[in-house]
Amino acid sequence: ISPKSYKARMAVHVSPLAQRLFKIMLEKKTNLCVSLDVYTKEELLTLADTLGPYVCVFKTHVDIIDDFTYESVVEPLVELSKKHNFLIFEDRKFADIGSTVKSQYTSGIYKIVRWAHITNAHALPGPGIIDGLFSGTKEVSDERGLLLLAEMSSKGSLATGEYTDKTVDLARVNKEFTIGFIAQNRLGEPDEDFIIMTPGVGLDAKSDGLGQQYRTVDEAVSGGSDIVIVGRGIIGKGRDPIAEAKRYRDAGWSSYLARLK
Ligand code: UP6
Repeated sequence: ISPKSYKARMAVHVSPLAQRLFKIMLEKKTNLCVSLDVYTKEELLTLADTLGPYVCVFKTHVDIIDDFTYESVVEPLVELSKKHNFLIFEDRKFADIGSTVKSQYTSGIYKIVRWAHITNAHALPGPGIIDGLFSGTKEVSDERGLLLLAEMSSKGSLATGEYTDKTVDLARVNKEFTIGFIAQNRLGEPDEDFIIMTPGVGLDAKSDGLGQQYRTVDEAVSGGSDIVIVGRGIIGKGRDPIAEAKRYRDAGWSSYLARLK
């Protein structure tokens, strides 16, 4: 478990984007990432504006938005990221050969590299997936970061043991770009500073009937997670998103402070 504070890590991290992320977390006192899994731009932008003050990162799945256009979704979302000082993480889960993921990252209607500060990829194809995505970042001047999926929250996930270990090895090759992992546990050696972002976090439900498994905020953070990712626990049907965002933010920050002791 990383004993160091976000502040100490901010000072020495090799990735400028990771430094910026730690800075946001410290300024806003939040290690919460809200997963905005919604079907309309109206819902996406309204939630991004109302919950913006409580998060360090918003995670998106832009390919589920029914009325997506670049101008009406991406441009206002980027404006909101400046207004509320958060990063945008497109949860694309790339999984193809380097050349194809480069095209998927830079082209089509989403042009993810242009606006998503962070994206993620499966390690399954091997090192070429990182090289392909990294070469895509050359098309923009802003800093970009990649998370590798080293473990998953879903029941029966195959990303365990040796697969997870080899994923960590792949991340070591280009640490300026590969800033960390989607994972359930702290990964890497204690002196290596990977950012661990953890989905499958919920304070009320234990599962969703489709394989998702939830752990509490404290289980995740005390186990070494740096940022908890919460979707339906905050924006699910019948919930009060602002009240829930405050609840998860407070839980995440107090577990982080407890971890430092
Ligand atoms: N996600 C997981 N588990 C993983 C990786 N990613 O749940 O191992 C993503 C899902 C979803 C979000 O794609 O967008 O995190 C979790 O949402 P939830 O909190 O509503 O379950």
